[in-house]
Amino acid sequence: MLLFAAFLPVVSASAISSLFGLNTLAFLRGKYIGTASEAVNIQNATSFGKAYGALATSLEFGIYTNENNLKWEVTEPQPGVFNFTPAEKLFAIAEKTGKRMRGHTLAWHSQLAPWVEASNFTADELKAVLKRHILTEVGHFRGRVYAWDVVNEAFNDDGTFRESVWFTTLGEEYIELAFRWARQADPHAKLYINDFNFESISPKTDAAVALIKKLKAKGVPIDGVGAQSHLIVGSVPTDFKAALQRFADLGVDVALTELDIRGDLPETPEKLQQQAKDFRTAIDACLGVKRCVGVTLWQFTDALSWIPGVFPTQGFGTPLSDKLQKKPAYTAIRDALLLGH
Ligand code: 9MR
Repeated sequence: MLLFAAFLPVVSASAISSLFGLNTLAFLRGKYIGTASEAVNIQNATSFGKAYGALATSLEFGIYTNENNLKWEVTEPQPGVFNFTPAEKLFAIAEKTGKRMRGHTLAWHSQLAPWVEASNFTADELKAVLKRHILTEVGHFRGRVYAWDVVNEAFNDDGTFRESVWFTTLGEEYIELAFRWARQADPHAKLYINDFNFESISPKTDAAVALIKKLKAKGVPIDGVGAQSHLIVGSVPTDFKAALQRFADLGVDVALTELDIRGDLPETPEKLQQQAKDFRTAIDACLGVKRCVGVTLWQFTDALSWIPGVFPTQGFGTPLSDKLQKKPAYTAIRDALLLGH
């Protein structure tokens, strides 16, 4: 749809986007653009921190996700001892700057407080632990979260369930329970299942589709599917849109919840061009699916991306350089929003 084509001869695309920001362009398409971040990134007195903070709070983004501060190891480090102070700081910035929040995440195997696995809980005990965690965390933020990633990374790539402490102790039922408790604690938040490699048709997404059908048939309150979208330059799935549409056809929203597209170092102009095409493919996939509500970047600058820490031979996965310069990927996102699909 050439929504803005009429303006382009008189106002350049870059002028439009620097004036209005990516999220405003997305809003005009019925979507959002968000970012993962934390208050410590945004309220940082260095010159980089100030420039980062200005961008993070600008119209580029309409929704935040706490990158780490709503994870179990932070929010319930000891049994029944809750700490929402670090997460609250990002909520405060969001509320001051008119942004929404996604909540990440409740039932996950990683960044779990060590006591959860070390205690060798019985099924009944572990159920009580999960229930208290979800009711307390979701209840604390009741009314302030647009969507929660209730269950994160539940599947292996072959479509079997991941052998997390939740699955091995409680079986598949933990998923249904987590969604029901989340709904009880905040009836208005959208409740998502979230995972990586949800961006193509595969044994993993076949299994997710089957699970969602089953959950919906049982009346379990599941509202959305998050495709994390940690992708690789040159390898973005060609059936990305089809995979999103297949989820949407189940009667749920979909979202790209953690988009970044990493490449093998060194960064070259050719790789950045390919990355731009790949970002455009990702944004177009969301634009092409009516029930895709929006896209969250997993940080927006290479300076704060998780990628080099985990993949030392890869990097440059975000749309802004480590000096906050707009890369071709930024332009590609903008063009997709202005002209795409
Ligand atoms: O970006 C997060 C990084 O700072 C943490 O060290 C890491 C620990 O697992 O988690 C990263 O975020 C992950 C997200 O919570 C779930 N999907 C994968 C993300 C990248 O690892």
